Amino acid sequence: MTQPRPLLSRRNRLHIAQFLVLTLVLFLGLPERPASAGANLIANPGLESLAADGFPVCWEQSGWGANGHTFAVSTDAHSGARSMSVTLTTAGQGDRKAMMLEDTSCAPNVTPGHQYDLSAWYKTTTANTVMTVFRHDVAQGWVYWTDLANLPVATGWTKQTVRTPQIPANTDQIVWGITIYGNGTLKTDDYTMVDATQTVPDESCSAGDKCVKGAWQVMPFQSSVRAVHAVVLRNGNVLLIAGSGNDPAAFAAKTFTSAVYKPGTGQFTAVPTPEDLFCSGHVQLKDGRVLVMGGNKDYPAADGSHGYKGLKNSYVFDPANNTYTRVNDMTAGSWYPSATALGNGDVISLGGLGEDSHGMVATQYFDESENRWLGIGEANQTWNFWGLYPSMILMQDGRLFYTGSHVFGNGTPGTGSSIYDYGANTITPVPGLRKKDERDQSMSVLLPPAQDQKVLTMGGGNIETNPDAHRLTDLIDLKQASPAYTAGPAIPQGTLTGGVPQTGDQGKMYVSAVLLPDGKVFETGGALHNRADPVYEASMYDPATNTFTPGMATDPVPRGYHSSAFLLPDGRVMAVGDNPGNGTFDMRVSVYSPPYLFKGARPQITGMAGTNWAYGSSNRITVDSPVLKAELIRPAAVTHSSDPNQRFVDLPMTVDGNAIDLNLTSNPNLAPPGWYMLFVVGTNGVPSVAKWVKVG
Ligand SMILES: [Cu+2]
Repeated sequence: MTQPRPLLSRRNRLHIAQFLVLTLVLFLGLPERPASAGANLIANPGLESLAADGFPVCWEQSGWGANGHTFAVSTDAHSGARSMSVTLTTAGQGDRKAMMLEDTSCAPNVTPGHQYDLSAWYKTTTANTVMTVFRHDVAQGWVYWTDLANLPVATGWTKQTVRTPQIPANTDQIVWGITIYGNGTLKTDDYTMVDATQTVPDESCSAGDKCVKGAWQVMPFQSSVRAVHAVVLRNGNVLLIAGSGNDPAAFAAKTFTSAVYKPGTGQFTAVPTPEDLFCSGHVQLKDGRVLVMGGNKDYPAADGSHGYKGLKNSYVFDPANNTYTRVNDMTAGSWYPSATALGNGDVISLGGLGEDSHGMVATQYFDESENRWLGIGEANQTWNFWGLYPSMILMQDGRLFYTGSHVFGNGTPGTGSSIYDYGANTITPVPGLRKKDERDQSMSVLLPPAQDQKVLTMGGGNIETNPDAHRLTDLIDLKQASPAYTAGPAIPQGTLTGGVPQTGDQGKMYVSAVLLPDGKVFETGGALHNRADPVYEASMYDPATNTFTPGMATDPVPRGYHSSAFLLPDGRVMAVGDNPGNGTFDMRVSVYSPPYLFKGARPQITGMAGTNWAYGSSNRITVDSPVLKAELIRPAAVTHSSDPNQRFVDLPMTVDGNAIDLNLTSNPNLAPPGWYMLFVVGTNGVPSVAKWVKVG
């Protein structure tokens, strides 16, 4: 594991004056270089100039944690007389790395928006290595940026090249190096860094408003079932689950429904549904089957003797034959349970109401390899009540972040947000979430890319106190040692029924937020009050700038309670459902084409070496045109503004013309095993249609 990594690297610094003199000498001795593409931006790239401490000028011995290690200058060089060597003898905690010095004279200058090809020659006896980049933020100083690729074991000198993502705004320099975190010896030499920025094709958009706002279409057909739950399957179809669909008459008649929708044909196929899976939890397992848990055992009694009751049943839905197969029961009934896939492929489910209509306090753990729910005593227990559909997001260190986003009424006591460590059996409060008791049917997303570990929680209301839903967003950086929410930008305002503009602090609950392949977040739908007053508003959030662009095209169909929106593999967004207080259900299907679909040619993935990708591996694809970036997006499994598994995993690229190697993270917590949609994005910002890839 390479994480967690403290934000401030601990460096043994050379004396400033000492290396300034040395670098001055170095540069004066070189002919003037043109600042054109292809120039190597690294100072002392061949490691031949040594500082007074005997280590190469502009390089330092860095790392953290308790481990046995040695740094050395070796005469076993790729070229010249010297290389750097780092040996880890007792790995366990932390890492070691020979890094470029974080100094204005040594750190390469960069331009925001540009991309750079970083390369080094190396030998390593361990594959527990990773190219790591820090960036100099003009406001924050030096901060960890990202990891780019693992280096396979190599006994002879081998070259590794990786292209950076676009340099973030407010960045003027970067430093990078190769980290070793397993026992072994890593030698490196002959570093290069060249500007690899590609020109953006001049493709003017002739689609008018759609170039900026995108466009919605309401399909000429309706959903065959009440689409309360939506799960995108590994074959590109969409499983829509109604169960009784919030219709007590259907429950009494035991009329439980689901359907598989094929976006390519508009066809719905009915799926025999064994129980009332209304209010269930759901998540894709690593083989692409869908684990469905809990649901509705009963509606509230007419005489008030009981409320909704949670079902214990659990099923696995197989996209290969569109059937549900029962697995063992959960340990407790679960009405509105969460479901989060872990890095090992197992699933944790929390919260909801039990068979007795009271809060369900067990941690329910599905062991993927055994295909069963563990018994109550087999799983760690905190006996904490997490609320209904608590949004539990897997962090890169394996803990779960409870975002505070939930369903029905107030948030949990205290700060309303926390970090749950299943292994240590601890819950640590997280401060800073505003209006924690008005986050009912807000929506939280792990922002693109997952490597940045930032979560945005948007809007919300409270169906019991029923204030105007608000427009607050709160942002958190989970890489911090003690993460805390900070205020984000307000959700833009739209109009209410009759075209009445929202005023004051009016915002929305029943929010939908969809990660798009261009790295932005499409925010759509919602309503102002409990099952009433739909809000017609859609915006585009950009994680890179932490801003909403208002005024995206709005779904003509109201999308309040029991509505969802999600990404299709073709890059469009599908929206379903609305269940207002009068008990009706909107069966219309809408599809949104984002602005990028009106901006010119789409890049195509024309070849793939394979679809089974191992952690830390490099995977060759071919494309038909230049590509800005590539990523994996986990398919949706969404209901009630809750899809805690939604994530966008950046794939650093090694580029050789139209052949591109995509470097998958070695950390399963960043990309839990399963089927993902692979997108590439062209230099014009237009994404490809997805190919399907199985991770892990
Ligand atoms: Cu509901």
